[in-house]
Amino acid sequence: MKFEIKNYIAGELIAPIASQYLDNFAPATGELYSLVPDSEAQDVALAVESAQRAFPAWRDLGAEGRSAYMLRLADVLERDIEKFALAESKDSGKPLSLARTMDIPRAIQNIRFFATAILHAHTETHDASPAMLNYTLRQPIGVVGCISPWNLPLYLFTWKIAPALASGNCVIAKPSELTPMTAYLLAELCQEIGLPAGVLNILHGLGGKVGEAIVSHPGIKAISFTGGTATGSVIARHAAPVFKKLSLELGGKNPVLIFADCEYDTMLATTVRSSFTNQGQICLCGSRILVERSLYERFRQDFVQEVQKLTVGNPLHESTRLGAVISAGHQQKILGYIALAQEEGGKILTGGKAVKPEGCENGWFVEPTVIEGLPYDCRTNQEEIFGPVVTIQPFDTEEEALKYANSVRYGLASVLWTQNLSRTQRITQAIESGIVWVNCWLMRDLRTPWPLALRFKTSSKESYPLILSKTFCGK
Ligand code: TXE
Repeated sequence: MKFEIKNYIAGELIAPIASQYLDNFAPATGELYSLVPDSEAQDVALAVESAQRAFPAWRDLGAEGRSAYMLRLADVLERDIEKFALAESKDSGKPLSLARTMDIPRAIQNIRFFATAILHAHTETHDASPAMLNYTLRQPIGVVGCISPWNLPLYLFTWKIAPALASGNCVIAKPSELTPMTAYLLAELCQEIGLPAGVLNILHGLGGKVGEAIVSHPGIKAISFTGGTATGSVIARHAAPVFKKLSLELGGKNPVLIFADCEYDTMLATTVRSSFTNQGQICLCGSRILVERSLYERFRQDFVQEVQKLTVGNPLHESTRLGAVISAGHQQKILGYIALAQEEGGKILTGGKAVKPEGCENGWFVEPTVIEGLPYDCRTNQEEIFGPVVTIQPFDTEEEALKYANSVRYGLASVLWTQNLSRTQRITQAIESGIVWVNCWLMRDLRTPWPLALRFKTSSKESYPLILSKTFCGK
C-alpha cells in the first residue's frame, strides 16, 4: 500500500471525495512511491465553501494577525528544512543540495517577506484640498486560485500563496500533480500552527480536471498561474469571459549576451549555472548563449570544459550537480529536441544523451548538452526545451546580438555580460524581455516583481549590486 497524499480542505487532511488517486513517481529512480488525489469539481466546491466561510474573519484579523500566523509557518518550515529538502529532491529529481540551499530557503523567504511586507504596505493619497481627498484603499478580493508547476515546487507554490494570504484573501491552491509532496507537508505544518480552517486549501490532481475546475469556479475571483504557455492560454480562455483577475507566468527562451569586455571568470561560472541549474528546468535559465566573435573560440573551449565537469548523478550525493528531469515524457521531449537540433545542422559539443547514473538506472537523466552551428531562427533556437540544453552562437555587432535575442516569441528574461555602461544602457532598453540581469543571474528582490538587476565590477575589483527601480515590459 503506497502512501496516500491528502487534500487539505477546511483545515482537515482528507481523501478526495471520489477516492481516486494518481501515481506519483520519484524521477531519479522511476519508483512509484506515493499516490496523489485525483481531485475533481466536487472537491473544489467543498474547498471554495470552506474558503468563503473563512474569508470574513481572516480579512478582519488585520495585517498583524495574519502576519503572525505566517511568520509561525515560516519558522516551523525552517525548523523542518532538511525534511522538506529531502522530500523535494525525491519528488522532483533535483539535487538535494539545491533543494536545501535554494528551493526551501526561498519558500521560507517568500512567506516571511510577504508576512512582513503587509505590515508596511501603504497606499497613495491625492490631496485636492479643500474640496476633497482621494485615497486608494487596497482590499482583499475574496477567494483566489493559485496553480503552480513542478520545476520549483514549494518555491513557486509559496510565492503564489504568501502574497494572497498576507493581503487577506483565502486561497485554493493546486501544486503540480508531478510534485505534490512538499505542498502536502506544508498542509501538515498549517495544522500544527493552527492556521484557521479554510484560509488555505490545497487540492491535488490533474490540471485538465481539478485545475480547470478551479479556474472555472464562479466563487474564485482571481487566478495566479505559473506553467506552460499552452496551459496559460487555456486558462486565459476560461477566465476571460467571466472577467477573473489573471496573473500568468509562462515560458521563456532566454538569451545570454556575452561581450568580449566582460569580467570573464565570473561570466563563465555564472553562465554554467544559468544554463544548467535544476537541469535547465527554470523558466529563467539562459538557453541561447550569444558570444561576441572575438571571444567565441575561448568561450566555447572553456565552457565545454566546465560543463563536462558537472556530475550528473544520484540527487542525494553531495557531488551531484544535475539530477533527474521531471518525467519519462519530459526526458523524451528533451531528447527529441536534441535530435531535432542535429537535423537542423547543429553540432553537439558535449552531452546529447540520456544517462543512467549508478543506483539510478531506472531514472530519467539527460547529460548537460551544448550545441553550436545553428541559425538563430531554427526551431531549436525558437522553442522552449526546458531541459539541460543550450546553444551557442557568435555575433559581430550589438545590432546582430539584439536581432538574435529579440527574435523569439518569448520575452521573459535575459542576461547581459559587459563592463561598458553605455552599451548596458543601450541594450537593456532595446532588449525585449521582462527581466534583464547585467553581470549576474537570478538575483531577486521581491519588492520589484520584475527587477532590473545590475552588477558592475569596478577597476578595484570590488563588486556592488545596483538595483534600478525600472521595470521592463514583457513582450
Ligand atoms: O506544465 P503545465 P507541463 C513549460 C515547459 C514544459 C511545458 C509543459 O516548457 O515543458 O511548460 O509543462 C496545471 N487548467 N513549463 O505540461 O501543464 C498543472 O496541473 C488549470 C514552464 O508540465 O502548464 C500544473 O499544476 N491548470 C514553467 C500547472 O498547471 C492546469 C514551469 C503547470 O503545468 C491546466 C513548468 C488547465 N487546463 C513548465 N493544465 C515555468 N514558467 O516555470 C495544467 N494545469
